[in-house]
Amino acid sequence: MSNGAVLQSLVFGITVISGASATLPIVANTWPWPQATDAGWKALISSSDSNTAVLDAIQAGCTKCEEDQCDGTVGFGGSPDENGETTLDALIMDGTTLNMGAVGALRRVKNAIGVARLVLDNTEHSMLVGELATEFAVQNGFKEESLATNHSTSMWENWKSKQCQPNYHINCIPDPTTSCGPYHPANLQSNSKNKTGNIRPDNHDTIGMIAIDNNGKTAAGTSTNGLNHKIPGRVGDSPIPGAGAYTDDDVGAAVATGDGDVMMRLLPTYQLVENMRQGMSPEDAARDALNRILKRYSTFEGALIGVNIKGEVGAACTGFENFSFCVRTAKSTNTIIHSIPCVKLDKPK
Ligand code: SD4
Repeated sequence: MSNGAVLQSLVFGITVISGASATLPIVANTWPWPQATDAGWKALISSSDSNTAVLDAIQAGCTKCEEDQCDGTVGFGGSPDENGETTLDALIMDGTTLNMGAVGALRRVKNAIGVARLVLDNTEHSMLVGELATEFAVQNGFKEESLATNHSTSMWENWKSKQCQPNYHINCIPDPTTSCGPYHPANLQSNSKNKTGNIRPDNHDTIGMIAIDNNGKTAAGTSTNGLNHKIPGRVGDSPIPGAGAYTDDDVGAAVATGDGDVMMRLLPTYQLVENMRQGMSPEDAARDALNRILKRYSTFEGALIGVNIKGEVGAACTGFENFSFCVRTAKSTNTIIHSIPCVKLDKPK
């Protein structure tokens, strides 16, 4: 923890900040990364353009994480894929227009959220991916460089030396639970598609950030290097609107962290925002969105944060012990780090 951030443990489990303490403007983000919150906050309150202040906040906060790697788990030098390469996913979404910019499997460019912002501001598209997203970034002045570090290379070598365990292959030969590839399809039905243990408090690869200004303008975004040892080419939930993040000025915003291969099937941040639209508090909305996932994937690991346009915050998590996240408002001179236990959610009906 840094920057004099305050750790606030909550005994209520899911509920985080009640309506009584709701306030705008606000910046909130996944995991205990107050340096990112502070960067977002600074951009929000100092932006010269009120039309873009919330977007500037998301970009500044996520960029901070991409630069200093937020505990070594976001951005370059983390989560090497099966070839040892780090690739990045990012999203920035404007709650006023519902416009968005995103990149998936971005190669050799560190500032993924910056490229996503470029997609938002300077194209009519929503998402660019892979090598051609890199080409777009470089044409627009982004530096092309290796995202590998000694740390990511040794993580990858260690994984190789353990027969490429764990990995994300199923129904193939050689047996992916004991051998490295290359693999070929085989109808073995032997491996589960519901692996757990990938997302842990010490292995969280995603910043999801929400910003709302005094006028109720909202933005949300994400930046991630995805899952460790992912199959090259894999894109997670983080750049997908409604999965990694979603926002709508009429209601509020939501961000997610967790197993993206599952989340992109159930769109939990869209669900959370829609739940708030129906009148649920952010915490009930988060809880309901997670329960919908658990109904289909009982071993799911992940967490959600929702903030409504009054500035009320709620979060819910499942699959690991605790989930920490950051909130900054004008009510405090510091970012507050909240930590909630991941209580067992409602039994699926
Ligand atoms: C992904 N959702 O790529 C990301 C991973 C993550 O904490 O959130 N890790 O699936």
